[in-house]
Amino acid sequence: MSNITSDKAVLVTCGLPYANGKAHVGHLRTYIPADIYVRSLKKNSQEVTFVCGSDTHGTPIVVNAEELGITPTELVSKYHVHFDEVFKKMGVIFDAFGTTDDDTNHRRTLDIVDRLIEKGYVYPKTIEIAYCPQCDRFLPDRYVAGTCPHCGEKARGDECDQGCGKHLEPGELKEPVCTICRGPAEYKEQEHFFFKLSEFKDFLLEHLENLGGTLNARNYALGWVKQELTDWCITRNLEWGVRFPDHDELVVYVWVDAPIGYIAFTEQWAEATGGDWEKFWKGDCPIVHFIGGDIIYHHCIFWPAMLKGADYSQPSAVVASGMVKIEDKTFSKSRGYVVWVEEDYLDHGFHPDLLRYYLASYTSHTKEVNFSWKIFQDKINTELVGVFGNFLYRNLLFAYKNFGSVPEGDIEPEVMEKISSTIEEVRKANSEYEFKKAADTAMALASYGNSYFQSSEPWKLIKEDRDACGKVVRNCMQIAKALVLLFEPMTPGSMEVAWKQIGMDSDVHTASYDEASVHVLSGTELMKPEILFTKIEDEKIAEMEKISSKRVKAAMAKEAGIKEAEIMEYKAEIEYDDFAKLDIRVGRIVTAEKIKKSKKLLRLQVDIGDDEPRQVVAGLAEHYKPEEMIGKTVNILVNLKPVKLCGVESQGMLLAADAGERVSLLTTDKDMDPGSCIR
Ligand code: B3M
Ligand code: ZN
Repeated sequence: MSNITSDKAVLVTCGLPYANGKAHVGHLRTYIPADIYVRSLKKNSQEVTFVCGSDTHGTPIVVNAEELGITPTELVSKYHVHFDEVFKKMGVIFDAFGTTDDDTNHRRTLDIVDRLIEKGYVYPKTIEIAYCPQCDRFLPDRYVAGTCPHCGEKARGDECDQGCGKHLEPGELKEPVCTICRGPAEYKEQEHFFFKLSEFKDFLLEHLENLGGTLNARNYALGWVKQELTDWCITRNLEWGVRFPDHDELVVYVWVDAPIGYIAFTEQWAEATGGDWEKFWKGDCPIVHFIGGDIIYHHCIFWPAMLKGADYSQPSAVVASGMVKIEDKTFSKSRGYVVWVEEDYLDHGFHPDLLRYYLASYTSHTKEVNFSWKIFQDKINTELVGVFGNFLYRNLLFAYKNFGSVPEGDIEPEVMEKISSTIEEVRKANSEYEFKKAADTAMALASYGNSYFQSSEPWKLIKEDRDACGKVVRNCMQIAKALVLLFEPMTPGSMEVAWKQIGMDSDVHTASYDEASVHVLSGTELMKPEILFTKIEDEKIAEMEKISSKRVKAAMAKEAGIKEAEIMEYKAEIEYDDFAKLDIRVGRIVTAEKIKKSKKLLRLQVDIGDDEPRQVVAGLAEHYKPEEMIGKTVNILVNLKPVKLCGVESQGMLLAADAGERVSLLTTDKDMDPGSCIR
């Protein structure tokens, strides 16, 4: 794992959020570590610029706007403001946060595309493009769904999002279906423009060998480059986007103009501050990209090749974060496994720093983070409150009450040694993108502080030997000062307050780690400390868990086609007589087969103790294979009026538990004879 140690300025970027939906914990899993990294560089007195912006083009935006019946501009303006606000609230502070629809980006994209054309890296080619005869339109990217040609999983037009993760070229997707009308699509010939990615193979092999960042990014990309590199179609049939030069019906593919946004936002920063954007993009000042693990392909293959082809500098490091799980379930907005930053977190009064700490310290950067409210509560209560918060508060309160200012006394060499070794370790960990290690190491210094305080027993010393007590307190103040500096990248808001509490009047955000070895000034006046981190109560967590499980249930109901109200509310009361009308019997399945023409229905013969078995049609084909049903003991409602389903008569109904995507047949606890009554 190579790291950036540079006396030059560093540019740090974050993957651009699509401006088509709200910010969630999945976003923060990348943005918060990036912000921590930036803050830690500043703590090394490193000059750093941090840019990001909204990704406003491509079919993710157009499809969404169309569904909502608004224009892409309306959609992206709304979410651009949202992301800008949420990031600020969460303490993620960019030096520029633009949009890819800004003029700066249109201009920069055209400059790069023109240059690629000029240098012969772009050529026209007639290809097959998915087209919907029903809707009478071409279907770029997310307008078409189908099967991945590489792994056979369901995929969308430009990406195998549910299987192997590979980028897909137009025309590659099998069994294309139009996502607007759900009808079958066909392939139609059209002229498009291609970028000669295949010519960059040798360049990329060398580039990737030297690329810094996390190994998951480099190795994943190397794997692809070694296998194959196909040219890349860079135009799309869309109205919305950056126009392709001299072709009014085409725009450039969103993955061309989105990363170019990184350059445009650096230009915007330069414009606003008098800075120099070219030192990064045309010079040799390092560029570090923080991205989600699902967009490594774009950042480690297309992007450096495009930059190289257009004579721009390439990234020095790509740092790819692991994915997010919610309560141990794969993150999924549609299935309700999501935590929205505003409505599920900030609006419930949680301090941004708690989530920042959780995300940084849960696991190493490239691994999967599980967000669970219980683990959140536990980590905050035992670590931030129980160890770090406890040390700060008890020491500051003791100092304030007994001395009112920082007392006199030598700082012990052992304490100084512990502080400087911790600082060195944290510095190293952050520079290697090991944010968990940095968090744990900083926390270990807080534990050390607690033991030092405890074993020195200042509450006894104050009665016997005031000078000796003062010395202990001063040493604790020195540890506290180091801790505040060490925690600032993770919990910046709280550390701003803590810095004042220990009597410092400088800006904690610009103070460097070197400050930790500067002795706290005796005589510095102290104020009455306030508690920085408070325990999260069980009731609060129960409330949050209820919100998430309600959301999951609603999503399941939606998927099962049940109205939310039905699953949430109980049905009206009935008399016993109403129930007694149901004739439910034990049955045993004798035969089972799929009904052709139907995806859902199975035809079953069920022994219910009569001479003849009953024929039942059950909507279980998506949950059970016919062969696994044979021999099963089931519960069957036998006096339901017969109906025909897909032309087959059904003379009863099997009972099953239905949770939308999971369905389970009801059976009996003991082995019962067919025909036994159920009541
Ligand atoms: N807008 C979001 C994603 O695919 C996409 C990132 C662009 S980064 C240049 O995660
Ligand atoms: Zn695939």
